[in-house]
Amino acid sequence: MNKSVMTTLERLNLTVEEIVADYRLVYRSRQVSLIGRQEALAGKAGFGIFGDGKEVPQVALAKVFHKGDFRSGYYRDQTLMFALDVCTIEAFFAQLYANADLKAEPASGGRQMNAHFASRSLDENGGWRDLTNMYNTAADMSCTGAQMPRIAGLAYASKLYRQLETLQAYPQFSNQGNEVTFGTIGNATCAEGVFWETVNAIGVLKVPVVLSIWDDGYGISVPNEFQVTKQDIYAILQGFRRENGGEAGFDLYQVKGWDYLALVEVYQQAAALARQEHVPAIIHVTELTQPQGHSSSGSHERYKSQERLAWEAAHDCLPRMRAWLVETGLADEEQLAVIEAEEQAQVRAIQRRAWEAATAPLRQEAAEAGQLIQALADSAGRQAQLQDLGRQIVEEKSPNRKQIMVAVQDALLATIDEESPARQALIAWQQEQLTRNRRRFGSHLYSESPQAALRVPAVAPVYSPNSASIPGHEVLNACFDAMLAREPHFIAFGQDLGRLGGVNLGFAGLQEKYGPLRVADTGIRETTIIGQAIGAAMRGLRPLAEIQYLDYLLYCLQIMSDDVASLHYRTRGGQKAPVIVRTRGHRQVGIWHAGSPLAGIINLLRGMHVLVPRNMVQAAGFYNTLLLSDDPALVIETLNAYRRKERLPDNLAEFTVPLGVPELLRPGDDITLVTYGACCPIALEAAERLSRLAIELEVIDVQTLLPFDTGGRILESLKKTGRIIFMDEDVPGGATAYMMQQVIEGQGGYYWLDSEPCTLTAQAHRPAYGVDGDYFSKPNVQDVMALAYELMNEADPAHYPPFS
Ligand SMILES: Cc1ncc(C[n+]2csc(CCOP(=O)(O)OP(=O)(O)O)c2C)c(N)n1
Repeated sequence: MNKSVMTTLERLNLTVEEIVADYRLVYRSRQVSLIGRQEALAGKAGFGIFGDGKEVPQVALAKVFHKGDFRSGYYRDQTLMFALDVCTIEAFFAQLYANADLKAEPASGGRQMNAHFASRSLDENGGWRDLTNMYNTAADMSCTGAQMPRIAGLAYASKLYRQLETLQAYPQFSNQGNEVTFGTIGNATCAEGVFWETVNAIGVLKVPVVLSIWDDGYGISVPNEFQVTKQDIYAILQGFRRENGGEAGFDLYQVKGWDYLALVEVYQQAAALARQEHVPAIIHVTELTQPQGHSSSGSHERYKSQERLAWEAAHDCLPRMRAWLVETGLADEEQLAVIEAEEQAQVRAIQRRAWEAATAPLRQEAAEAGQLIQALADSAGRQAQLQDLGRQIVEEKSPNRKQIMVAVQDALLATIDEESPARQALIAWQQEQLTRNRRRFGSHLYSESPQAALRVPAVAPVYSPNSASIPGHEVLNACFDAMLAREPHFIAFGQDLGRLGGVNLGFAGLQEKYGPLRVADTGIRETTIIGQAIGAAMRGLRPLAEIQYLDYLLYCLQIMSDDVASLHYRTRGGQKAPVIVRTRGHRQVGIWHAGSPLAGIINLLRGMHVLVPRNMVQAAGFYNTLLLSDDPALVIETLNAYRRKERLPDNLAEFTVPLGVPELLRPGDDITLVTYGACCPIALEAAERLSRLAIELEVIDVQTLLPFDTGGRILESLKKTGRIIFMDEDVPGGATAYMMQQVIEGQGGYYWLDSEPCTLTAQAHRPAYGVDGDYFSKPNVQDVMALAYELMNEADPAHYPPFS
């Protein structure tokens, strides 16, 4: 063996066996890509995306990945996942084939497309496993760059676990902050704003991240020239470089993706510094390739020149590593040929096993359905047609559940006018399958653990003659103080939250009391404020992330929707991020301080709870509930209620407000008015005035939009009044339409209506500035009165003659 190579191996503490084993893994992973693509192109998978051309850097990375560390990456990382056994090759193929058996496909239970990796942080009951004893991978998403924001939080957790004495009580999440978060991202995705925001946040937070940029020169068909300034991500990252071993900034490395020893060296250095001193690093891995093109969707010959394709073939990291092994004498041709033959046979065998495992249960279901249809054919008049249906489904080589359900429904439709035990048996089977499949593809949108928010017991607030009346912001201040005191893993951060205590002073004085790590300021970076919370929550902390105003939630709505809201669902209960997002909105002057885009929010955030408390005592009760639960939630406080005085419950730290339970604010017999948040006082004032006109409004505060009135309280009111108005500050057809659907369709309110159901909303435009702008943009007391009166006039014009 070459002498200089030997010295390098010694320096890097590498053995020849280890290197050969790495080659074996590189080769195995390539086989997976080759066979996987063939399978996709043969129609056995809807889509296939693979990590070919990126194998060698990943075996180098795997060497420094310890138990307790986290990966947050993207679909190219199969080799790393195989190396750590986070994903077995069988599980990889199971995901390719959309095998919905969680045992076979533990990342998502068949819910995610292939190469979307996830470790299981939770046990079957939704409780935390010991994360320090496993290789962790935050569940992948398809949206490029979405892996970035939470990297800040995953690494931030290491900082808190290292520096906060009180967190030593949670050893299953950290070994004194010695964990590194490994991020991976493609070169083209570095053009996304979220990349830069996250890199900046990591630099500011000074947290242990090693971020690898896999640079293959392209983003699908678009080359670097159109992606990043100077075509060179490394050049433009230079401003982030740490100067002379200083405190601030990143260590930056550039290394060729086929250069095994150089890669091992870089990863060793970067990971050691990150682990020991929490110095973040970015590793730009260049000269990577895509031997099979981007994905199974098309071939790269369409957009890469002959020269580029030839260059890629010459730089492909697999043959280059092989040639290097032979050149240096670390392995010989014969040995490598044996390894390669073994791996080819093995991967093929595993793939076949995975295909069999994915398809056998479906064939079984098809056989059951076929038999029941045959039995129906025997007993029914339309024998030939039914027999055909039954035969077709049984003979289908790789049936899917959709085909089976279509055949069953067709058989039932063909026998619609017949009644027979065989038909009943088929209906029963259909219903059973529907129930199973709804659960198979629909479970775990919310927590199903004993800590689910809907399971938190309600504890009523207690008042006594001594209960103080204090401004709303002081109620919250007392609530957050108590939360920080009783829960060491509760932390809070956001813009102006630390030193100032928040723009409305909910956290005033609490940084001084609990320190700058538990109550912290952040930069103006909504997406990574949420990312900071996601990552921290994934590692057992209980973050409250503040977004200063509801209108600015749009900046982070994407990551709340794609990551927070879908996490528990897309891992089928394997991961959770019980983040509390706190913000405030409604009713203030100005386009960007008074918006109320609730329909957008609730439609994008299925998987989170959305709470809209009308005052600060209700808000405090919700925060108490949420801290006891493991569901993520958004709490929207009302801006104009911070100064209003409220009575402080004597049991402030214990009382809870249950989710999905509306509150009756005022009884009335004539019209039910359903609303929430800052519209509550408007509705109540209108109700008082209407009472003088002999119209009694029953005012109901829904309190939470997700979940919505789980007990059907509103229907009870509608049964009494027969008339209903849904009111809020969203646009026409916004969240009022949602509330109407929930009550009129969902609760069966339609059958109790004596008048048409109405919505009262803000105007379609943004709310204009000033008292008058507000008055003519948002629903007001006079609007409520006019609409309620109109309803009564229509019902009983003699008693309620038109007044205008
Ligand atoms: C937000 C978003 N935009 C577009 C896409 C479609 N898309 C998927 S992969 C990809 C290219 C990504 O290129 P790069 O980051 O260089 O990674 P590579 O696939 O080359 O490893 C694009 C545009 C997406 N998934 N998400």
